[in-house]
Amino acid sequence: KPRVLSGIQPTADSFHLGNYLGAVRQWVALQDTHDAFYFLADLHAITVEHDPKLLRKRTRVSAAQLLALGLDPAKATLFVQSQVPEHAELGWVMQCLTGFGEASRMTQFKDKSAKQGVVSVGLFTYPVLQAADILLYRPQYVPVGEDQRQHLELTRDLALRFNSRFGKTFTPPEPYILKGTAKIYDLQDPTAKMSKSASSANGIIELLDDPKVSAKKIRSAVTDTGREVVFDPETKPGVSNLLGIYSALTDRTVDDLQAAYDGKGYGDLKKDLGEVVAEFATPVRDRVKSYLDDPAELDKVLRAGAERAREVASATLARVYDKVGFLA
Ligand code: AQP
Repeated sequence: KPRVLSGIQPTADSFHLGNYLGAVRQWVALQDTHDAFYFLADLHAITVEHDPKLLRKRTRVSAAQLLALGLDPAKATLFVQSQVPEHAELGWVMQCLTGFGEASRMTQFKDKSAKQGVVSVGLFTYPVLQAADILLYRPQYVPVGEDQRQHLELTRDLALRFNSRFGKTFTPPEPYILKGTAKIYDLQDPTAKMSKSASSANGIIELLDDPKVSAKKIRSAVTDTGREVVFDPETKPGVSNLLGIYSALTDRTVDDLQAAYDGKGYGDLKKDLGEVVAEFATPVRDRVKSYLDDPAELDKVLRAGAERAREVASATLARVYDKVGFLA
Protein backbone atom coordinates (compact mmCIF):
# COMPACT_ATOMS: atom_id res chain seq x y z
CA LYS A 1 0.00 0.00 0.00
CA PRO A 2 1.26 3.53 -0.74
CA ARG A 3 1.90 5.56 2.38
CA VAL A 4 0.25 8.85 3.39
CA LEU A 5 1.06 11.15 6.28
CA SER A 6 -0.46 14.35 7.62
CA GLY A 7 -0.81 16.34 10.83
CA ILE A 8 -2.97 18.91 12.53
CA GLN A 9 -2.16 21.34 15.32
CA PRO A 10 -4.01 21.00 18.62
CA THR A 11 -4.26 24.78 18.88
CA ALA A 12 -8.02 25.26 19.21
CA ASP A 13 -10.93 23.94 21.23
CA SER A 14 -12.47 22.66 18.03
CA PHE A 15 -11.48 21.95 14.44
CA HIS A 16 -13.22 24.17 11.94
CA LEU A 17 -14.90 23.15 8.72
CA GLY A 18 -11.80 24.11 6.72
CA ASN A 19 -9.69 21.64 8.71
CA TYR A 20 -12.26 18.94 8.16
CA LEU A 21 -13.09 19.48 4.50
CA GLY A 22 -9.56 20.46 3.47
CA ALA A 23 -7.74 17.72 5.32
CA VAL A 24 -9.33 15.36 7.84
CA ARG A 25 -12.04 14.08 5.53
CA GLN A 26 -9.35 12.91 3.09
CA TRP A 27 -7.42 11.31 5.95
CA VAL A 28 -10.41 9.17 6.81
CA ALA A 29 -10.99 8.16 3.19
CA LEU A 30 -7.33 7.29 2.63
CA GLN A 31 -6.99 5.03 5.67
CA ASP A 32 -8.75 2.21 3.77
CA THR A 33 -6.47 2.26 0.75
CA HIS A 34 -3.19 3.57 2.14
CA ASP A 35 -0.71 2.91 4.90
CA ALA A 36 -1.75 6.00 6.84
CA PHE A 37 0.07 8.00 9.56
CA TYR A 38 -1.67 10.96 11.19
CA PHE A 39 -0.41 13.04 14.06
CA LEU A 40 -1.27 15.87 16.43
CA ALA A 41 1.40 18.50 15.94
CA ASP A 42 1.97 19.61 19.52
CA LEU A 43 5.60 20.60 18.85
CA HIS A 44 4.23 23.05 16.30
CA ALA A 45 1.61 24.25 18.76
CA ILE A 46 4.29 25.77 21.03
CA THR A 47 5.76 27.95 18.28
CA VAL A 48 3.39 30.63 19.55
CA GLU A 49 2.74 31.49 23.18
CA HIS A 50 0.57 28.85 24.80
CA ASP A 51 -0.95 27.63 28.05
CA PRO A 52 0.39 24.16 29.00
CA LYS A 53 -2.87 22.99 30.58
CA LEU A 54 -4.84 24.09 27.58
CA LEU A 55 -2.43 22.38 25.19
CA ARG A 56 -2.84 19.06 26.99
CA LYS A 57 -6.61 19.44 26.92
CA ARG A 58 -6.67 20.42 23.26
CA THR A 59 -4.43 17.52 22.30
CA ARG A 60 -6.99 15.12 23.75
CA VAL A 61 -9.93 17.04 22.24
CA SER A 62 -8.21 16.93 18.86
CA ALA A 63 -7.60 13.18 19.13
CA ALA A 64 -11.24 12.68 20.14
CA GLN A 65 -12.37 14.70 17.11
CA LEU A 66 -10.26 12.65 14.72
CA LEU A 67 -11.77 9.44 16.11
CA ALA A 68 -15.28 10.93 16.05
CA LEU A 69 -14.79 11.96 12.42
CA GLY A 70 -14.02 8.38 11.46
CA LEU A 71 -10.33 7.83 11.93
CA ASP A 72 -9.82 4.22 12.97
CA PRO A 73 -6.66 3.44 14.97
CA ALA A 74 -6.86 -0.16 13.77
CA LYS A 75 -6.39 1.07 10.20
CA ALA A 76 -4.33 4.25 10.60
CA THR A 77 -1.49 5.09 12.96
CA LEU A 78 -2.64 8.02 15.09
CA PHE A 79 -0.08 9.62 17.38
CA VAL A 80 1.16 12.73 19.16
CA GLN A 81 4.26 14.33 17.65
CA SER A 82 6.09 14.95 20.95
CA GLN A 83 5.84 11.24 21.81
CA VAL A 84 8.03 10.45 18.82
CA PRO A 85 11.33 12.24 19.58
CA GLU A 86 12.68 11.50 16.10
CA HIS A 87 10.64 14.47 14.78
CA ALA A 88 12.76 16.97 16.68
CA GLU A 89 15.95 15.05 15.88
CA LEU A 90 15.41 14.96 12.12
CA GLY A 91 14.15 18.53 12.41
CA TRP A 92 17.64 19.61 13.46
CA VAL A 93 19.28 17.91 10.50
CA MET A 94 16.78 19.57 8.15
CA GLN A 95 17.46 22.98 9.73
CA CYS A 96 21.10 22.54 8.85
CA LEU A 97 20.15 21.96 5.21
CA THR A 98 17.80 24.92 4.90
CA GLY A 99 18.96 28.32 3.71
CA PHE A 100 18.03 31.30 5.85
CA GLY A 101 16.69 33.11 2.77
CA GLU A 102 14.75 30.06 1.75
CA ALA A 103 13.02 29.88 5.14
CA SER A 104 12.36 33.62 5.00
CA ARG A 105 10.26 33.19 1.87
CA MET A 106 7.55 31.14 3.57
CA THR A 107 4.36 33.15 3.27
CA GLN A 108 2.64 31.49 6.25
CA PHE A 109 5.48 32.68 8.48
CA LYS A 110 5.02 36.20 7.19
CA ASP A 111 1.28 36.04 7.91
CA LYS A 112 1.57 34.41 11.30
CA SER A 113 4.49 36.48 12.57
CA ALA A 114 2.60 39.65 11.70
CA LYS A 115 -0.05 38.59 14.23
CA GLN A 116 2.41 37.85 17.07
CA GLY A 117 3.84 40.22 19.61
CA VAL A 118 7.00 38.18 20.08
CA VAL A 119 8.07 36.05 17.12
CA SER A 120 9.92 32.88 18.13
CA VAL A 121 12.69 31.22 16.17
CA GLY A 122 10.48 28.11 16.37
CA LEU A 123 7.78 29.86 14.35
CA PHE A 124 10.43 30.74 11.78
CA THR A 125 11.71 27.16 11.46
CA TYR A 126 8.22 25.62 11.64
CA PRO A 127 8.15 24.61 7.96
CA VAL A 128 11.52 22.92 8.36
CA LEU A 129 10.27 20.81 11.27
CA GLN A 130 7.25 20.07 9.12
CA ALA A 131 9.56 18.77 6.39
CA ALA A 132 11.13 16.46 8.96
CA ASP A 133 7.66 15.35 10.16
CA ILE A 134 6.88 14.25 6.65
CA LEU A 135 10.19 12.80 5.50
CA LEU A 136 10.55 10.63 8.62
CA TYR A 137 7.74 8.43 7.29
CA ARG A 138 8.78 8.62 3.63
CA PRO A 139 5.18 8.92 2.41
CA GLN A 140 4.12 9.10 -1.23
CA TYR A 141 1.29 11.55 -0.52
CA VAL A 142 0.52 14.28 1.99
CA PRO A 143 -3.20 15.15 2.20
CA VAL A 144 -3.48 18.85 3.14
CA GLY A 145 -5.31 22.07 2.29
CA GLU A 146 -4.05 24.54 -0.31
CA ASP A 147 -2.35 26.71 2.35
CA GLN A 148 0.25 23.96 2.85
CA ARG A 149 1.39 23.79 -0.79
CA GLN A 150 4.44 26.02 -0.29
CA HIS A 151 5.56 24.02 2.76
CA LEU A 152 5.25 20.83 0.74
CA GLU A 153 7.42 22.37 -1.95
CA LEU A 154 10.09 23.09 0.70
CA THR A 155 9.84 19.49 1.90
CA ARG A 156 10.42 18.25 -1.64
CA ASP A 157 13.41 20.58 -2.10
CA LEU A 158 14.95 19.40 1.18
CA ALA A 159 14.44 15.75 0.23
CA LEU A 160 16.24 16.27 -3.06
CA ARG A 161 18.99 18.33 -1.41
CA PHE A 162 19.60 15.65 1.17
CA ASN A 163 19.79 13.02 -1.58
CA SER A 164 22.25 15.01 -3.63
CA ARG A 165 24.54 15.70 -0.66
CA PHE A 166 24.40 12.37 1.10
CA GLY A 167 23.05 9.80 -1.38
CA LYS A 168 19.56 8.69 -2.30
CA THR A 169 17.47 8.47 0.86
CA PHE A 170 14.13 10.20 0.25
CA THR A 171 11.54 10.23 -2.50
CA PRO A 172 9.97 13.69 -2.65
CA PRO A 173 6.33 13.33 -1.52
CA GLU A 174 3.41 14.64 -3.56
CA PRO A 175 0.79 16.97 -2.10
CA TYR A 176 -2.69 15.46 -2.12
CA ILE A 177 -4.96 18.49 -2.43
CA LEU A 178 -8.54 18.07 -3.58
CA LYS A 179 -10.07 20.68 -5.86
CA GLY A 180 -13.29 22.07 -4.41
CA THR A 181 -12.39 21.76 -0.74
CA ALA A 182 -8.72 22.79 -0.84
CA LYS A 183 -9.57 26.18 0.56
CA ILE A 184 -12.67 26.92 2.60
CA TYR A 185 -13.13 30.64 3.14
CA ASP A 186 -13.95 32.80 6.14
CA LEU A 187 -17.68 33.55 6.36
CA GLN A 188 -17.03 37.18 7.23
CA ASP A 189 -14.24 37.67 4.71
CA PRO A 190 -14.73 35.23 1.85
CA THR A 191 -11.44 36.16 0.26
CA ALA A 192 -9.45 34.88 3.30
CA LYS A 193 -9.13 31.25 4.35
CA MET A 194 -11.20 30.03 7.25
CA SER A 195 -8.61 30.02 10.00
CA LYS A 196 -8.41 29.40 13.74
CA SER A 197 -6.61 32.67 14.18
CA ALA A 198 -9.16 34.66 12.17
CA SER A 199 -9.91 38.15 13.42
CA SER A 200 -13.57 37.31 14.07
CA ALA A 201 -14.96 34.06 15.51
CA ASN A 202 -18.05 34.69 13.38
CA GLY A 203 -16.11 33.75 10.27
CA ILE A 204 -15.37 30.21 11.44
CA ILE A 205 -17.69 27.22 11.68
CA GLU A 206 -16.39 25.08 14.52
CA LEU A 207 -17.36 21.42 14.54
CA LEU A 208 -17.95 21.44 18.28
CA ASP A 209 -19.97 24.66 18.33
CA ASP A 210 -23.61 24.46 19.29
CA PRO A 211 -25.32 23.92 15.89
CA LYS A 212 -27.57 26.90 16.68
CA VAL A 213 -24.48 29.10 16.88
CA SER A 214 -23.21 27.72 13.56
CA ALA A 215 -26.59 28.32 11.92
CA LYS A 216 -26.51 31.90 13.17
CA LYS A 217 -23.00 32.44 11.83
CA ILE A 218 -24.11 31.10 8.45
CA ARG A 219 -27.15 33.38 8.44
CA SER A 220 -24.91 36.37 9.02
CA ALA A 221 -22.27 35.29 6.50
CA VAL A 222 -21.17 38.03 4.14
CA THR A 223 -22.80 37.47 0.79
CA ASP A 224 -22.54 39.33 -2.44
CA THR A 225 -24.48 41.90 -4.36
CA GLY A 226 -27.27 40.53 -6.49
CA ARG A 227 -29.74 37.93 -5.39
CA GLU A 228 -29.18 34.83 -7.47
CA VAL A 229 -27.56 31.78 -5.97
CA VAL A 230 -24.79 31.34 -8.52
CA PHE A 231 -21.36 29.75 -8.15
CA ASP A 232 -18.79 32.28 -9.33
CA PRO A 233 -15.81 32.66 -6.97
CA GLU A 234 -14.59 35.76 -8.85
CA THR A 235 -17.70 37.90 -8.54
CA LYS A 236 -19.58 36.04 -5.78
CA PRO A 237 -16.98 34.68 -3.35
CA GLY A 238 -19.39 34.61 -0.37
CA VAL A 239 -22.18 32.64 -2.04
CA SER A 240 -19.67 30.40 -3.81
CA ASN A 241 -18.05 29.51 -0.51
CA LEU A 242 -21.42 28.56 0.99
CA LEU A 243 -22.22 26.47 -2.08
CA GLY A 244 -18.86 24.76 -1.87
CA ILE A 245 -19.40 23.83 1.79
CA TYR A 246 -22.95 22.69 1.08
CA SER A 247 -21.83 20.54 -1.82
CA ALA A 248 -18.99 18.97 0.17
CA LEU A 249 -21.23 18.07 3.12
CA THR A 250 -24.05 16.60 1.06
CA ASP A 251 -22.19 15.18 -1.93
CA ARG A 252 -24.60 17.12 -4.15
CA THR A 253 -22.84 18.84 -7.03
CA VAL A 254 -22.66 22.61 -7.16
CA ASP A 255 -24.63 22.51 -10.45
CA ASP A 256 -27.35 20.52 -8.78
CA LEU A 257 -27.50 23.03 -5.91
CA GLN A 258 -27.61 25.99 -8.28
CA ALA A 259 -30.57 24.43 -10.06
CA ALA A 260 -32.30 23.68 -6.75
CA TYR A 261 -31.94 27.32 -5.60
CA ASP A 262 -32.95 28.82 -8.92
CA GLY A 263 -35.54 31.47 -8.09
CA LYS A 264 -34.80 31.34 -4.37
CA GLY A 265 -32.61 33.78 -2.45
CA TYR A 266 -29.53 33.79 -0.25
CA GLY A 267 -31.74 33.46 2.85
CA ASP A 268 -33.03 30.04 1.78
CA LEU A 269 -29.56 28.82 0.97
CA LYS A 270 -28.22 29.96 4.35
CA LYS A 271 -31.09 28.46 6.31
CA ASP A 272 -30.71 25.09 4.60
CA LEU A 273 -26.95 25.09 4.97
CA GLY A 274 -27.39 25.72 8.70
CA GLU A 275 -29.43 22.53 8.86
CA VAL A 276 -26.93 20.57 6.79
CA VAL A 277 -24.12 21.63 9.13
CA ALA A 278 -26.19 20.74 12.20
CA GLU A 279 -26.98 17.32 10.80
CA PHE A 280 -23.32 16.69 10.16
CA ALA A 281 -21.93 18.13 13.39
CA THR A 282 -24.43 16.87 15.98
CA PRO A 283 -23.41 13.19 15.95
CA VAL A 284 -19.74 14.22 15.78
CA ARG A 285 -20.15 16.30 18.94
CA ASP A 286 -21.82 13.40 20.72
CA ARG A 287 -19.05 11.00 19.78
CA VAL A 288 -16.36 13.48 20.86
CA LYS A 289 -18.01 13.75 24.27
CA SER A 290 -18.02 10.02 24.74
CA TYR A 291 -14.32 9.69 23.77
CA LEU A 292 -13.48 12.44 26.25
CA ASP A 293 -15.32 10.59 28.99
CA ASP A 294 -12.45 8.12 29.02
CA PRO A 295 -9.19 10.08 28.71
CA ALA A 296 -7.13 7.12 29.96
CA GLU A 297 -8.30 5.03 27.02
CA LEU A 298 -7.61 7.91 24.63
CA ASP A 299 -4.07 8.26 25.98
CA LYS A 300 -3.57 4.53 25.53
CA VAL A 301 -4.60 4.68 21.88
CA LEU A 302 -2.18 7.56 21.31
CA ARG A 303 0.68 5.79 23.11
CA ALA A 304 0.15 2.68 21.00
CA GLY A 305 0.13 4.86 17.89
CA ALA A 306 3.39 6.51 18.94
CA GLU A 307 5.03 3.12 19.36
CA ARG A 308 4.05 2.11 15.85
CA ALA A 309 5.16 5.46 14.46
CA ARG A 310 8.54 5.15 16.18
CA GLU A 311 9.28 1.89 14.41
CA VAL A 312 9.21 3.71 11.08
CA ALA A 313 10.65 6.99 12.34
CA SER A 314 13.63 5.46 14.13
CA ALA A 315 14.62 3.44 11.04
CA THR A 316 14.63 6.58 8.87
CA LEU A 317 16.51 8.59 11.48
CA ALA A 318 19.17 5.86 11.81
CA ARG A 319 19.76 5.96 8.05
CA VAL A 320 19.98 9.74 8.07
CA TYR A 321 22.39 9.83 11.03
CA ASP A 322 24.58 7.28 9.29
CA LYS A 323 24.58 9.21 6.00
CA VAL A 324 25.49 12.53 7.60
CA GLY A 325 28.41 10.91 9.40
CA PHE A 326 27.30 10.45 13.00
CA LEU A 327 28.78 7.50 14.89
CA ALA A 328 26.52 4.48 15.20
N1 AQP B 1 -9.63 27.11 5.37
C1 AQP B 1 -9.11 25.93 5.09
N2 AQP B 1 -9.51 25.25 3.99
C2 AQP B 1 -8.99 24.05 3.69
N3 AQP B 1 -8.06 23.42 4.46
C3 AQP B 1 -7.64 24.05 5.57
N4 AQP B 1 -6.76 23.72 6.53
C4 AQP B 1 -6.69 24.71 7.45
N5 AQP B 1 -7.52 25.70 7.10
C5 AQP B 1 -8.13 25.33 5.94
C6 AQP B 1 -6.01 22.46 6.56
O1 AQP B 1 -6.20 21.86 7.83
C7 AQP B 1 -5.06 21.08 8.14
C8 AQP B 1 -4.61 21.34 9.56
O2 AQP B 1 -4.03 22.59 9.60
P1 AQP B 1 -3.24 23.15 10.81
O3 AQP B 1 -3.26 22.32 11.98
O4 AQP B 1 -1.96 23.72 10.31
O5 AQP B 1 -4.21 24.26 11.09
P2 AQP B 1 -3.92 25.66 10.87
O6 AQP B 1 -3.31 25.96 9.53
O7 AQP B 1 -3.25 26.09 12.10
O8 AQP B 1 -5.39 26.04 10.84
P3 AQP B 1 -5.73 27.41 10.74
O9 AQP B 1 -7.13 27.46 11.09
O10 AQP B 1 -5.32 27.96 9.43
O11 AQP B 1 -4.91 28.03 11.92
P4 AQP B 1 -3.95 29.26 11.88
O12 AQP B 1 -4.89 30.40 11.84
O13 AQP B 1 -3.22 29.14 13.18
O14 AQP B 1 -3.10 29.14 10.68
C9 AQP B 1 -3.99 21.43 7.10
O15 AQP B 1 -3.90 20.40 6.14
C10 AQP B 1 -4.52 22.67 6.47
O16 AQP B 1 -4.13 22.79 5.11
